[in-house]
Amino acid sequence: MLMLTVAASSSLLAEDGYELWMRYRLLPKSKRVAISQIVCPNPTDRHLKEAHSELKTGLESMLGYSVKVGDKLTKQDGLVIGTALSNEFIAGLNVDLRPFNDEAFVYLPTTINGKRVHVITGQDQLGVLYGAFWFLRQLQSGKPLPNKRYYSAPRYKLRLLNHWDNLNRSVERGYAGQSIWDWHKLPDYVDPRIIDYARANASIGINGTVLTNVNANAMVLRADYIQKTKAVADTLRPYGIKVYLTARFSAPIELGGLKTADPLDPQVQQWWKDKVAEIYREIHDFGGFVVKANSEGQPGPQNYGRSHAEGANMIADALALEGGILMWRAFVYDDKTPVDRAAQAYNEFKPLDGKFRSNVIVQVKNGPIDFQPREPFSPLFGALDKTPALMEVQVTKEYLGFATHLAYLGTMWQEALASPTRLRGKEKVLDTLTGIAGVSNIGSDRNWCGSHFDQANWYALGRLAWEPTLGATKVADEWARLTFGTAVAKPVVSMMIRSREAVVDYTGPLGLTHLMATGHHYGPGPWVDNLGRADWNPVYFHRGDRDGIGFDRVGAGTLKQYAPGWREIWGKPETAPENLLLWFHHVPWSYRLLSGKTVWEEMVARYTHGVSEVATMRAEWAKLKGKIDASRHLQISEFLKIQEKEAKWWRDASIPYWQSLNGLPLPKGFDVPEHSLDYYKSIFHPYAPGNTHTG
Ligand code: BDP
Repeated sequence: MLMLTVAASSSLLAEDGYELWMRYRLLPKSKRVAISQIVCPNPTDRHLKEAHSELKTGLESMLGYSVKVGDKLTKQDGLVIGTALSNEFIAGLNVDLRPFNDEAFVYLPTTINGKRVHVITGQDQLGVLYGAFWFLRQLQSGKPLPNKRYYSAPRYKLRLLNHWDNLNRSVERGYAGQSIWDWHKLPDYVDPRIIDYARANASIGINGTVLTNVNANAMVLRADYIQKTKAVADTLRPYGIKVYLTARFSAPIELGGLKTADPLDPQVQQWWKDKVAEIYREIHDFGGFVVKANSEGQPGPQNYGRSHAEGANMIADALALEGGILMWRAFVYDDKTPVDRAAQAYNEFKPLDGKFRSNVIVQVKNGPIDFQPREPFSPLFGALDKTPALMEVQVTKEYLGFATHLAYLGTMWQEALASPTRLRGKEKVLDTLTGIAGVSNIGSDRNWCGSHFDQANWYALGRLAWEPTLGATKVADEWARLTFGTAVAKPVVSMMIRSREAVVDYTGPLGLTHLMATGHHYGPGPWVDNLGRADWNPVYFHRGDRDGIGFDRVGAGTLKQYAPGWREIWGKPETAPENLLLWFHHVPWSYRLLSGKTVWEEMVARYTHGVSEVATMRAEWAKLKGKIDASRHLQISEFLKIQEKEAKWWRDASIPYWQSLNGLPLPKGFDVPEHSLDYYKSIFHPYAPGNTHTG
């Protein structure tokens, strides 16, 4: 469990980030509420046990005195928690919970004999646990408690983490150490850290976790691994978190010894039914599977001439018998298909709409290509009328600077979630979803995420999956208050809000995309043109040459996948927003933008601005010295220094590369890149982290 420091003014003691946003520091006197007892008549019930123990620890730490747990309101300044069924006092209040779903919570302040009594309730005990975390968050962040009834209900049923963790504990695209699942020691030893992981997730409303990599290893379905998964599931269950696994489509061959994995083969179908039944015998509330099929070398139904729907339905039928769901990824593309890579997911899945079983959910990345720093939303959102969709975002920052760069992703996800599916239409992308899944950035590092600021992205995933209209700024403000204290929240939020745009500027302005180095994806590689597949090469994406730059997605037909309205706006360079210009259009280098600058001049200006934004963030952070504990302050300062160096690397490598194509001089007033293009091309990082498809 977390080590709680109860000492006064402990905020400046060295902190290592382990406590995440649940630091529960002593509150200033003016913010302390009077609570001398927690009333919880069934303190051993699942969820209520976790709720009251979190409240007790959190309140004692924040209020500075001990708080009793009892089953009756004796002194009248208490906090009463539970459901109407489990708590007489709450039953007597007759709170009408019918309008809320079973994960919702209600906070009800009442006054008895002139003293305030706080009530946290819900239809289900899980709602009470969510309410407990909300209550603690409210106090911790220095916000007043509401004076009247307040309730909150999650917008989506599925609020998930997707770990890309391998069975050998390496983490694909992981920058925070090893996997937190210690498969080798499981099931006999479960690291207590998993309980803190569960607390952290429950505190932000995450209710499911996929333990393994989408590039799946069939072995996780072997009987002994099911026991290991069961041990994790048992540990997470009290916090309302279900466990899911990735299923390798060819598992019937690899594990079952069958000759085929053809979804229409009765033996294959039976194998999946038996396997699923075996899992549910051990884990009665197992969530289901995620499948990456026929993508980047993964096996799938198309190996047997079957469609994604035929493949998905076969596994979904097995899961349906037990109440499980199947999340089938839409991240598919093939360089043998002579179509823009960005168009392929839609082409593949739109015709299958209506052909999936009801327990299949199509999992769609937020953008049509691949988690790039900026893309438009995927045209599949709003296009699947009969199939539920899950938005997949990448919390780990594969394309936004790994663990060292400050890039708050709340703004990026908000941009996708809040996009109207039809221009000026009422429906937004967020209205078309059943849930949100985030590719985890969690690992064995003491601070969980590899950097303190990356914790904010985990936090934002949970908060936006609970309430996608909350707003990235509000989420950042909550997180900053909880993590660094209310006094510094304002400047911290201001850095966070600008951070993602800075990364866009120094890696690929004006809608450029997919320009990173090969394999590990660390650093710039816009010149790369020699990979085995055309649609992996940066030159495929930017299409730069002597005359111009950008991908003509009008000519390619991709734009047609979007609703009318968007087609018109995005269809012409003059009306396309400049931040997506080169995503949709190929324009001459001399094309003039609103600023009066040419595309080339604007690109140089933006690369340069990206670097200077990081310098500004560094300066702003430096001013917070002494206001944040020295240990976290120092690490962040050093990471920002790395970020500035690497932002400059991106700028200084990209500019001479573009010049090698366009032959244009550097616009006046801009610094000449530090080294030659050849120098940047020769940079070689064989051991950059996160690059693993094995295990
Ligand atoms: C890409 C990653 C790769 C993943 C793939 C996916 O580079 O490691 O396997 O996404 O989402 O961005 O399947």
